[in-house]
Order: sequence, then C-alpha cells, then structure tokens
Amino acid sequence: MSRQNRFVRGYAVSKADVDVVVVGAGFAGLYLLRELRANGFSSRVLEAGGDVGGTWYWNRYPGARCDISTTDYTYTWDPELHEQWTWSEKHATQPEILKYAQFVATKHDLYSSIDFDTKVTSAAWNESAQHWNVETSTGESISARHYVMATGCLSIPKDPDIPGTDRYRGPVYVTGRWPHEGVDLTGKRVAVIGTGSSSIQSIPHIAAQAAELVVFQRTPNFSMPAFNGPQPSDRVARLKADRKAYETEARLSGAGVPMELPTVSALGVSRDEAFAMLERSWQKGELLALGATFSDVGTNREANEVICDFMRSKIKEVVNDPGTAELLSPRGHSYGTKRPCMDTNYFQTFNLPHVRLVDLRKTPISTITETGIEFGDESKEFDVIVYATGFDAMTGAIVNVDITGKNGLTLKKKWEHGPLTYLGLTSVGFPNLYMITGPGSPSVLSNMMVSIEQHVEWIRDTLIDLREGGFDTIEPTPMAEEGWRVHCTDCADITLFQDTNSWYMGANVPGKPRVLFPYIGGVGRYRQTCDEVRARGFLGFELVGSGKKQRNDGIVRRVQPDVDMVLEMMGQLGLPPIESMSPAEARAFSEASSAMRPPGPEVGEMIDGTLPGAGGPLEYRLYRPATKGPHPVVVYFHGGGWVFGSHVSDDPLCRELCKNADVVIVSVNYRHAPEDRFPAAADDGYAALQWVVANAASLGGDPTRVVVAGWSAGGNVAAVTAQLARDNGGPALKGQLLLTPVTDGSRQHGSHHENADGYILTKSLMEWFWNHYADPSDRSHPKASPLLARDLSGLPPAMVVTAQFDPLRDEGDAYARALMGAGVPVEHLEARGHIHTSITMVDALPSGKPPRARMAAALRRFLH
Ligand code: NA7
Repeated sequence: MSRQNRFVRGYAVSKADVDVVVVGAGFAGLYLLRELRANGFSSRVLEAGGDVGGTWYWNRYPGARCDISTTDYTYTWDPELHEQWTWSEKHATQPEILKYAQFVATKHDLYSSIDFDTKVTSAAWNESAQHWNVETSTGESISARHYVMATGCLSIPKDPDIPGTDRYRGPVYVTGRWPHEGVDLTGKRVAVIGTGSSSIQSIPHIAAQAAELVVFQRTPNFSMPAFNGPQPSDRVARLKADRKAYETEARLSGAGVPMELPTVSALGVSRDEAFAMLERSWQKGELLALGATFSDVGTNREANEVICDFMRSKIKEVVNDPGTAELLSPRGHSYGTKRPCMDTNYFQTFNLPHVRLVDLRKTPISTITETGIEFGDESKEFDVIVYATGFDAMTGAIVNVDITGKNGLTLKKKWEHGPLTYLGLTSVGFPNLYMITGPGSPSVLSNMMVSIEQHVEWIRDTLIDLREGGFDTIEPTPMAEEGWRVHCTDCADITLFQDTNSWYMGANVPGKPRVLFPYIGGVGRYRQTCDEVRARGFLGFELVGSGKKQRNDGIVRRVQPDVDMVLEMMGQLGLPPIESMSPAEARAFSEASSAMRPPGPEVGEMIDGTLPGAGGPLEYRLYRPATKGPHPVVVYFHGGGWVFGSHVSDDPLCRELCKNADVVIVSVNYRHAPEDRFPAAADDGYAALQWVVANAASLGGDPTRVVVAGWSAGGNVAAVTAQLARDNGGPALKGQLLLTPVTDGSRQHGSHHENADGYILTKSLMEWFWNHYADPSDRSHPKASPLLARDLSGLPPAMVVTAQFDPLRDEGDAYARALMGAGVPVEHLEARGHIHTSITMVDALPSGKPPRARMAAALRRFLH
C-alpha cells in the first residue's frame, strides 16, 4: 500500500494525492508539517505569503513586537532550539520572531514542502471519494484525505468601513500589511486611524519620524509599559532549574504562561493596598500580570473597576494635558474585555507638540477626501494615512476560503449566526477538517505557542489513531458540537466579556455574529478536555473506516465551568468523606468551610433572637432589607442533612434573598439529629412558622404575606411545614421555595445512582444523614418524605429548584410533578450543570446567580 493511500483499506474511497493539506506556514503550519513528516504522513503546506512566519510575516509595522515574553513565546517541541537560539530581549520584535521561524524551517528542512505565494481558493469535501479537493490560486488541484486550516486568528485585515477610503490619492498603509521594505515617514503629515494594539505599538515610532501626527481614536484602550529589556530573571531561573516542569505548568495554566493563581478579591483589600499590589504587577511588565493580581476581576465588575481606576491614574501621571489624559482613559469597558495592550512610551507620545488626538466619538470622520480627512467641522490634509483598524478575527481567515462540506454546505453559511465547532478543532458536516486555534478554543486568550503546540499534537495523535484503527474519516456529532457551544457560552456567561464591543465578540466587523469567539475556560482545562475526548474513545465523534463505524456520541463538559473548578479543587484537597466523621467532627468541618465564604450582600439589619420551638427555645436570625417595612416574611430552614448547619449557616443566601426579594427572612435553627431525631426538625419547623406569623408585626413583617423556604434538608422541613400548615388550619402561606429539597427517604431514585459520587453530596453521605435522622420505618411518613403525602392539593404555590448533578434531583423533580398533578401552581427550575451545593455559593460561583435571581423573582411573585 502506498504512503498516499494508507487510509484506503481496499474499499470504495479513492486515492488522494496526499494525506494532509495544511494551509498556512506560520508557527502552527511549521510544527504540524514537521510532525506529519515525522509520522509518515504525506503532506503539502500552502502559504499565501512569500515566506514562513504567518502573522510575523505580515505584521511589519514599526514597533511590532510580541506581548508575551520570549521565555514563553517560543517553541518547546525541539529542545535543541533552546541551545541553538537565543532571544535577545524580553519582548521579541517582529524581525527577530520572523528570523526564528526561518531558522526553525531551515533547521528542519521544512521549506521544501511549502508552496509559497499560493492561496487556497476553494476546498470541497468529495463524499464519494472521502477526501478534500483543494484548489489553489496557482491553478493546482490537490486531493487530500485531511485538510487543516492553520491560518491564524488575526490574518485578514478588516475593511476600515470609513466613507471615502477609495478617494484618497496619497499613500495608504495598513498595519497588518505593512510594506516589507519599510516606510520613511520623515517630515510627513500622518494620520493614524485606530488605537488598538498595533496602533499603540507603532505610534511612538511614527511620531518620531513624522512632522505632524494626528491619531483618530474611537475607543481608548488600556495599555501598560512593556519595560522591555533582558528576559525576566525569575522565569529564566525557573527554566534553567527545571525546564520540563516550567513547560508543564504553562500547559496546565489559564493562559499558557506560568502564573501564581490569585486568591485575593480586589474588593477584599483597602484601595491603597489594592493599588500597591497592582503597582507590583505593573512593574513586572508582563501582559498577564495585572489581570492575575486579583481573583475576581474577570467576573466581577466592581472588582474590575479597581484595575481600571489604577490604569487611569497611570495615564494621568504621564500625560501632561488633563483633557488629553481623560480622552485617552477608557471608561466604557472592563479591563481585559478588549485586548489589553503593552507599549513603550505610547501615552507619553501625546505630550509631543506635533502629536494630536482626535476623539471620533465627538468629531466623527465624515469622509476621507482626495487629500486628507474631514472630521467634525475640520478638513485636514495628510501626506499619509495609516489604517490600524484591526482584523476580521478568528473566523475571517477560515471563511475567507470557500470551504464546502457534506451536502454542499459551506462553512460560511453554517457559521452565519456564529461559529459552531467541537473543541474549536472540528465542525459537523466537515469530515477530516481541522482548525488550529479555531473559534471555540483558547486561541487569542492564550499564549499562542502553547495553544498551537497542543492543537498540532492533538491532530497528529488523532491522525495516528485513525490510521492505526483503520478509519478514513472523523467527524463530530451534532450533540457533541451543541454541547461544546453550550459549554463555551456557560464559560462566557460568567465573565464580563459579553458587555464590551470587542473583536473577541465579533463586534468590530459590521454584521458579524455577536458571540465570544475564543474559549475562556483556560488552556489547562481545555487541554485536559481534548485529551479526555481521545482517551474516552473519541467521545463526540463518528469514525468511519472500511466496513466499520464507531460513533461515540456524548458531551464532554456538562458541569458548569465554575462548579467544575470547585470540584477539581475539592478533589485536590483529598478531604475525608463527611460520612467517615462523627456528627461533632462534621459540624466543626461545616463551620470551618462556612467561615471561608464571601459574606453575601449588605442588608438593612440582622438581629439574632430565640423563638419557642416544639421542644424548647430555638435560635433564629432575622434579616431585614434596608427598604421601608413592614415586609413580607420568609421563614427559612437551612441545609445540612438535619445533622449540621444553623440559623446562620446559610447567611450569604439569606442576605441575598432578603435584598433581592425585598423580604424579611427569619432563619431558624431547628433541632438536629442524632440528638433530636425525626420528627423533631419537622415539628420545630411548624412551631417556628406559627410563632413568626403570630409575632410578625413586632418583627417588622406582614403576617398575611408569609412563605416557607429551605435548602436540602431545610427544603424538606419547608415542604413538610407547608403540609402541616395546610392540615392544621394555618397559618396560611403565600408560597413555598424548595431548593434541591429532600422529599423521599423511602427508596432510591435514579439520580441517587447516576450522581452517586463526585458531586460533593454523595449517595453514601445522604444515607448517613438519613441514618442519623430517621429510622427506616419512619421514612415513609409524610413528615419525613413529603412526596409520600396522600394528598398534595391545597398546598401553596411552589418554586422547586433541582440541580442536574445532584443525587436528590429526581426526588425534587418528582415532588414538583406531584404538586403540579395535584393542581398546585409550580415553577420548576432545573439548574443545568449544577450540583447540590453550588446554587447557594453566593459571590463565589457566578453560574449560581441566574437560578438565585429566579428564586428571588419567585418570592417577589408570591409576596409582592
Ligand atoms: P484592534 O485591536 O482591533 O484595533 C483596531 C482599532 O481600530 C480600534 O481602536 C478600533 O476602534 C479602531 N477602528 C476600527 N474600525 C474603525 C473605524 N471604522 N473608525 C475608527 N476606528 C476604527 O486591532 P490591532 O491591529 O490594533 O490589534 C489586533 C491584535 O493583534 C491585538 O489585539 C493583538 O492580539 C495583536 P474600536 O475599539 O473598535 O472602537
């Protein structure tokens, strides 16, 4: 069997010219070519440019540099390179990076397999032959079993979209297509349009030559000094000490550069302390350092504002004219939601007498003319116009080539409303098509070198697996692709990205769909996911070979991303299972964990007191909103399996519900097992409700508007209390809010097995709770298992919240259904990707916010 048709196991597929066509000879294409060769795959690399280097071939504008330190922005796959190549600076210039690419290509004899000045004009999947037909600008037609787009994320400059661009008769330069021979701007009147990264790097250089420079700014950007110089000594020392360990840390990190993980909230320290910490990060001159100072700047707007304020104070320090400083100060977006920049004397350049800043928001460009630019009521002549207006990022280069998959579907059409990929690597309907750093992968939110190497290695290993398994094609399943889209959206939803008009969101290109194009879950997590997909037999893929088919349908990430992180952290702590503890130890453990939580929002007032329970006095905590009363009242029962917890143990949740639903909450410390077993908790619940209603006026509450609520075992107490109130002639309730409640101790439900382990509340812990609380013979009593009550009609309207990965899910679902069946109005919220404990983690897990908002809305509906 020839090398070309090694996938063809003597059946109907025809022989392809090569195993793999790769588009692009940047860092991705070069490494892939090397790996394909090393593993016996025939390949061709097609490159539109005249040399290797990709981004670094095209972006030659003055001052172009990489923002990631050369300790990290460098290949790791060839250890000899570390001896043979020495980077001269911390942040390499474009010419030096280009030389590096050329050096590697020469060293590994890669030039001979690359066709330069060759554009792919179309690529179409040939279903009967099971290969790709690739047409090129040189008139060639190549068939390939596999087709890889290694085209880069920022390759297609976007149309500047300004009236009159065609009219201008002088020289026009685009930063992303700067002439190779350079441009002499000495003595020229220059206009630069755009203030993104390219502009911020080039403006000081352009200003140094130009006689006059006018910078047209639509949106100011955050930028910090690069403090260029030698490579960072701490990183160099770590690399020298243990290069492998350093590289592994980079691969498992958030953004592909080893960083210490922040643990401090920007709101948890004083302003002065926060600024002092930011100053230390600033002095490092590393792109990722500022954002990694605090734990919550990516998810909490208020925390993010601390960095924004710090950055604005820095601008004020260096820009002499206060008006210009203010114009240069970003106000409308959170730090990091537009690409933060690094510069050398960018802001200082605006102190030069021949440099002027024009605010396009106040004085928009009406048109470019034959000789200059008209803006506001001015018309100004320029010798040169520079467009630094950015790129059609992430998808531009991919859909720019006419790619047609199965049934004539083009990728452009498929992605009309946003890119759909599985892992950012593959797409349904396009067998054997791969994208390197495609949309839905960490790509531009990471150190590209780390992401490129990971993708190349995944593709290489996949091709080897296919060959060894005798498979010709690989294609993701619709379920896997949709699951990945949902996961990417879940990740994006907990960040601040979606509120900013950035190229990350496609907002810079008119008509482009508005989604977060890169994957924000981090390179480490992403790598683990890709590895897991392969390890689980290509989960989410269909593989087809001669006479055989392997379809392993499924979704690789189903838990909410922040919940997943908590589970991973808990796993790393290796804590003993609670059910191995005594009740006293479990209580101490629960209290210690509670002490580490964020406290929840401020409320008007919190008062502790006691009320008469069924067997003696019970402690309670009252939460009162800051608004004017009397307020409706929620009698709340905490979680803790009837064994631990107290009237203060669900403090953050109670505070948030108090504030957001504008209600008084009375949280009750009902008696606990094993000291006080069934039905003590239930009887206390009902006694507490009676007392609260009788004393509502003195508590500042309205006795005619009362709801019971509870979480977990507290949800059980709340549900039982509602039944007791119905059966004993009052008090009348306006509603019941049951969060992941225990409703049936008489038998096992499917979710007890499905989610038995791995999601904090386990099947065996639940059994431990029940054993402490109630004898098996008591568990069928409706006061223990409200689901088993003979009649559920006449109960107050309910909101039942169940979590997808909770052992208790199915009993909560069953209770919601049973209530509905009995004619009770029910809102049933099935919290996707959540676990038993995640929804209550106020200010710790952003993904819990939407379900809690629904809970507060339900209380308002019941009570206001
Ligand atoms: P960017 O970051 O997309 O910056 C483009 C800039 O051009 C940005 O300030 C835009 O303002 C501005 N722009 C775009 N279109 C217009 C029009 N029509 N009128 C006025 N101003 C406009 O591209 P860069 O090349 O600087 O950087 C790209 C990436 O390369 C960079 O982030 C690194 O990853 C490397 P806007 O913000 O849209 O208001």
